[in-house]
Amino acid sequence: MARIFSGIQPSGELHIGNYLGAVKNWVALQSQFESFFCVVDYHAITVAYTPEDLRRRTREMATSLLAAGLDPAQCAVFVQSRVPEHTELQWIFNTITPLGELERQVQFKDKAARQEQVMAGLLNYPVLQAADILLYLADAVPVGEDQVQHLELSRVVARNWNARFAPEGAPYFPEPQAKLTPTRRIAGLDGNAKMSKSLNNTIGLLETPDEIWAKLRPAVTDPARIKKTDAGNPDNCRVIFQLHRAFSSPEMVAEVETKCRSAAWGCVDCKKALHESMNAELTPIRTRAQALADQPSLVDAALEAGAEKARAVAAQTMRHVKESMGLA
Ligand code: AQP
Repeated sequence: MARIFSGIQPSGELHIGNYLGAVKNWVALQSQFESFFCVVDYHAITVAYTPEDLRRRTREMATSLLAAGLDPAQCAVFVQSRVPEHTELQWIFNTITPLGELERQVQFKDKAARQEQVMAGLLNYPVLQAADILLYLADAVPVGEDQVQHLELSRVVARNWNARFAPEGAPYFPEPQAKLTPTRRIAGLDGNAKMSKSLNNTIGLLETPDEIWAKLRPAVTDPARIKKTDAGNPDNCRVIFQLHRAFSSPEMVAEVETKCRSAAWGCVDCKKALHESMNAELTPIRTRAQALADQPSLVDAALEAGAEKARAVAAQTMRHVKESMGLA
């Protein structure tokens, strides 16, 4: 069975961009692949944080992933720092990764621009990501579009290591491919940047219907549609129509499209219909999250079982890597 790996930072709550771009796909793929899904807490310490917050968010992220539908009987769900081989392999990969490859990563440039002092960990973040993926010899990585450049780097790292340390014609590390969803990039509520925890433009997966409505109501729509009687163009409605496509039935999407173009519906009508579709999908997830919060031992057991499964594969990979490199 082919393997997949993917990770998510516990840098804030799980939002619908993470869910639609990645996590929903993880849930769909877990029965088709040998799957490893990781809460990447080492990645989350590359920017300012407090230890209490990190501990709480790591746990909340794991709870949200299980509530979203990851099933510990089908996949490994675990916390990165519980499997020490991630950072061990990262050091090794640091020694074969050209600095220039890291300096040109768009996410590094964006995040570095928002910080006063940039730490080396932020620059080396994609090397740890390469280690996360390659440790499990994963063939594919279900991610959102923003991660495609980082995945390219993982392929460079795999190629560099194979060229140095694997016999010719028998590469050890596969070159992992991105697995994108149709909703590969969800826009933030302002319609400009991508929806992102650090930009504060998100809708949390576990927010209540009232909280979600309070965010949908002022969200940007087709800017050319000023009066309710103006015909709208759904293609220019970067937030609401995109979310309809992700959450509503094909019939509802068609209805929204027709009624927007004919001005039979105003933007508030479209938003109300979207709110209903979102509630239908998100209410069961919220209910499961509450049940898991009431029974923390279920989350502990899932994470421990996931880490054990991950450690077994990680130890095997590290043994091979160290033997091949003269380190064992
Ligand atoms: N807006 C998005 N649309 C589609 N997919 C997205 N992802 C994130 N934002 C969107 C995907 O979610 C997975 C986990 O992301 P992450 O938390 O590890 O890192 P990120 O991409 O940096 O997410 P954020 O919200 O933007 O976090 P911060 O602000 O902390 O950097 C990934 O597969 C990602 O593609």
